[in-house]
Amino acid sequence: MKVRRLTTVGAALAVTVLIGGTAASAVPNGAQFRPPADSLRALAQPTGLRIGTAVIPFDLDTDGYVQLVGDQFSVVTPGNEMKWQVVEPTQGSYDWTAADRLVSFAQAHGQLVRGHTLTWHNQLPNWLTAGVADGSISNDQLKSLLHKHIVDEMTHFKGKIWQWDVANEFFTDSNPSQINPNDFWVSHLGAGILGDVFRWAHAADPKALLFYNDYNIAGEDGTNAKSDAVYAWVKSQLAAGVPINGIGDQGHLDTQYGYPYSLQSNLQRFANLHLKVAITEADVRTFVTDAASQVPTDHLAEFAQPYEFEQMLKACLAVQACISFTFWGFGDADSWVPGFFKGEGYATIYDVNLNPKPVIQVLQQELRLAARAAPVR
Ligand code: 9MR
Repeated sequence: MKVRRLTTVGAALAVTVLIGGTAASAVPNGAQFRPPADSLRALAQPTGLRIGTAVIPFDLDTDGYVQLVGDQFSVVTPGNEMKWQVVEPTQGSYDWTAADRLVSFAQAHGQLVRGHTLTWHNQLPNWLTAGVADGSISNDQLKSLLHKHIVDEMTHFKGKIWQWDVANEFFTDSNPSQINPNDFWVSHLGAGILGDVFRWAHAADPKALLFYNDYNIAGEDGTNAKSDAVYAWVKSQLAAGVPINGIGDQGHLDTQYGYPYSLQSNLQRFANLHLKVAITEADVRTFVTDAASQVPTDHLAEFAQPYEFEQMLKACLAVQACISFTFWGFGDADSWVPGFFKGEGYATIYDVNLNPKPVIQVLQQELRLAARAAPVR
C-alpha cells in the first residue's frame, strides 16, 4: 500500500465502592472512571469529540501502557483482535477472548469501541483463502461464509460496539479511482457485495454506526481522485437505501507530502450527505535515523509532525459530524510505520519509551481552544 500521503499521567484511579454498607474494591465502571483533567479525552469532552487509539500492541497487562490507554482515550479500536483471522482461526470455532477483554476494559473505563474490521482483503483466515484458491469453496459458499461471519461477529458484540468498520479499503489508488476489480471480495462476488455487507450488518445490530473506512479519501493523495470515487459511490449507495452511517478517513499522513488542506472540506462533503465522519487511524510519519530510536533526520520534521496532527484534529473539530479522532497506536515503538515504510517512523504521539512528544502539548492546546469554539457534537 502506498500511502501518500501529554503530559502528566495521573495516578491510577483506585476506586472503592460501597456495596451493602461494606467497602469493596472493584473494577471501576464507566460512570466512575475519572480521567486526568489534562488528558486528551477530558480536554475533548466539552466538544463531544471522542479521542481514540488503536490498542497496538494488544497489551492490557503492562501498567504504564494500560494507564495511558485508559487515561488518554475515550474510544478504543482493537488493532487486530476483531479481524476474521483472529476470531475464527479454525473454521467454525470462534475465539473472542482478546476482543471480549478489550470490550470489558472499555466499559470499565467509560470508553466506547470502534469495531475493526468486518470485510477486508487482508488478515483473512488461511482456511478461507486456501479454500477459495483450491476451489473447495465456491463463490456462493464464499458469500454465505461472509454473511455468517458478519452476523456471528456482530451478534456476539451486539449493543457493545459504537462504530463498526463494515468494509475497509476497497478503492484503487489510481486516478481516476474505482472499486478495485482485483480485490479479493470484488473479484469473487462482484462490487454489489459492498451493499450486501452493509445490509447484513444493519440487520445484525441496527444500533451500531456502520462505516466505510479507507486511506487517502480526504485528499491525502494530492488529486482527490480516491475521495471523489468514494463520494460518488456512497452517494449512490445512500440513494439506493444501503444503510451506511459513516465514512472513516484513516488519516495516515507523511510530512514529505505536506498537509492535505482539502481534508476538512472532504470530511464536510461526506457530512453533507447526512453521514457521520471520523478520523480512524491517525499517524504522521517522517524519515528517521533508525527504527530503534526514531529520531527525525530533518529537525524541521519535529515541527511538521505536530503541525500536521494539529491540522487534522482541527479539521475534525470543525466538522460537527466528525465524532471521533483515533490514533493508530500511541507509541513509536509499537507503530506499524517502520515495518512498512522503509526509513520512516516518529509517526505517533509518544516516543519509543512512551514519553510524551511535543505534539501532545499542541493537541492539548487545540482541544482547549476547541472547547470554546468548536461545534458540539
Ligand atoms: O496495525 C495493524 C498491524 O498490526 C497488522 O500487522 C496490519 C496487517 O495488515 O494491519 C494493521 O492495521 C491496518 C488496519 O487494519 C487497516 N488500515 C491500515 C492499518 C496499518 O497497516
